[in-house]
Amino acid sequence: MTNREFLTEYVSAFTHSLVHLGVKNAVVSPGSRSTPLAYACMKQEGLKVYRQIDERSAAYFALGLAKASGAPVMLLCTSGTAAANYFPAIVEAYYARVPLIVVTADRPPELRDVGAPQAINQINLFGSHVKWSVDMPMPEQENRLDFLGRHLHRSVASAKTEPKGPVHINVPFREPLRIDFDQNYESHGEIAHFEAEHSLSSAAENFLQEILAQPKGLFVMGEMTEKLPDEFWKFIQKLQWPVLADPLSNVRTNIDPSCKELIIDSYDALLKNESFKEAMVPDVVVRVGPQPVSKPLSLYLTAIKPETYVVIDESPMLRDAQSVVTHHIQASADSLWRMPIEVNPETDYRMKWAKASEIYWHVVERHCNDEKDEGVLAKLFFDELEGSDLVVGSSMPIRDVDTFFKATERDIRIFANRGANGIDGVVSTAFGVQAAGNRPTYLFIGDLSFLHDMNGLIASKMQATDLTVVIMNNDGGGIFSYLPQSQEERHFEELFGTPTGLTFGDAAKMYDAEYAAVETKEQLVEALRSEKQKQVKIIEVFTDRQENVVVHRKLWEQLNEELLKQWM
Ligand SMILES: Cc1ncc(C[n+]2csc(CCOP(=O)(O)OP(=O)(O)O)c2C)c(N)n1
Repeated sequence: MTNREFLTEYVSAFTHSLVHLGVKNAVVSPGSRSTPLAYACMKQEGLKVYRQIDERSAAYFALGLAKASGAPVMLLCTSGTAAANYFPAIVEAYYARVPLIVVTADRPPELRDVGAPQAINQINLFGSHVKWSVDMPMPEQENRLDFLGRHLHRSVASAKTEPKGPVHINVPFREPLRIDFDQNYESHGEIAHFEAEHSLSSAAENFLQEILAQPKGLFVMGEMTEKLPDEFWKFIQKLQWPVLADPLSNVRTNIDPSCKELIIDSYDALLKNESFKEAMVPDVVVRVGPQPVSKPLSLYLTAIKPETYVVIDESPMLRDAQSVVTHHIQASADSLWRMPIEVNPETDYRMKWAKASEIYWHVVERHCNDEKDEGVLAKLFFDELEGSDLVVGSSMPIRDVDTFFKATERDIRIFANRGANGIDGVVSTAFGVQAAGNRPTYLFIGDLSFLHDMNGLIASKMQATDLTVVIMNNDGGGIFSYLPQSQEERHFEELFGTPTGLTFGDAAKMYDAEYAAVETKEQLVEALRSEKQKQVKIIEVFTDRQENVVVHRKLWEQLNEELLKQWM
């Protein structure tokens, strides 16, 4: 075989195996050392190739795509700092449990550690933030394709096994790097793979039967990226407990109408009220998914330390930062929905939650009529959504979703990067989510987070998309005004507020996006409803950091008053 023939065979076997193992999408960045695999990706049937120039954005794009599609996504880049730029998204994928197959091309062994250009130490580059890392054998005259296939099998199986996550495959190539596009590849047989499933053990099932029959129980739903099956809605209907639904749980949207009363979307606000907290102490708490976004909920559960606090999680890692969980059941959420349970009677406890929630939303409606701050504008925006995906930035946007996104039957999926809570890569994540869902997608983001990944907009020049970006421009980090640092005037603006004075009309022009500047509620609705003309629409909403804090506090005061009048 010529060099070109065995190189072609190697990379063809590589992409063929990945597709066989369920990888349908690849995100490729330009570079020389990755040439053979980049060509193989383009040639590979069943693999869709997305492109992004900036590797940091590429990795976040892949993260969004993998999260929203539920399937592992391949990343490919050249050697050197290109690979290092993948790191932030790999960290997020590791903690958020998103399967990524990270492939970095490398120099051959003789060009490592000898001062060759674009050569860095890529072995175990991502350290403890990947589930497995392997340095592949070189393509050679007598390719060990069986060996290659086994490593790829292990990579994808590791990425897909709970807790899901990223794996790293480093592939050295020696020049020349061109392959033969006309050379056919015949698979020599792939490994048949059956995935593991964590079902409930009978001991866990017996324990849960007893627990779930209690009348004063709280069911907490953290982030669930997959669509909930009908069994879930049937399960909570029988359970008759209040379901505290995190905005990322998929339980605040697409809700089954018969379960409306059970879904509590206002707990973040209600659990700021002392009398409410005192009156509503549960006997038992059961949680599925990670800890919700809500800090008041976290503080509440820490303070009351429930006698029985059960977490159902397939991973051996218990997500319990406050050390309050008492039971860890290692099983899939699906196995819980499938478990037969008795129908519980409607309880006073659940009705009280529902009543308080109703009061909360009345207060919010009144508040939104009277005010025009960031939260109110956010609520207006959420009410306009239908048949779309929503990607939410860290900082205040995710908190605004927690406070103002009312449970709805409308078809919306909500995503955010909560694995490591970064403000980076959010624009790219949104493009990735859009690519997976292939429907109108909205990004709700602060001005600093937008600036952080403005490069992500390059995606709109590389492939078809449909994204509307709503930027809350409060000229800096609005969240810091809610934190104790804001009590100290010295250096607050320099160190935390960090205003830039930048606005995004010119950036929109540069990326050929539509643009609307918004200052009022009417303008926002008009901008959202106007027919979209381009791949990307940017709606820049101007708000004031100080006003946002004052108006938010007013809302909590109004809620306290109404709870006192109508609920206690
Ligand atoms: C990569 C990264 N850098 C820094 C932070 C710390 N941080 C948290 S929120 C925030 C400010 C974000 O500002 P903006 O996106 O405008 O949103 P706002 O606070 O105004 O809602 C910063 C810098 C972070 N979470 N991630």
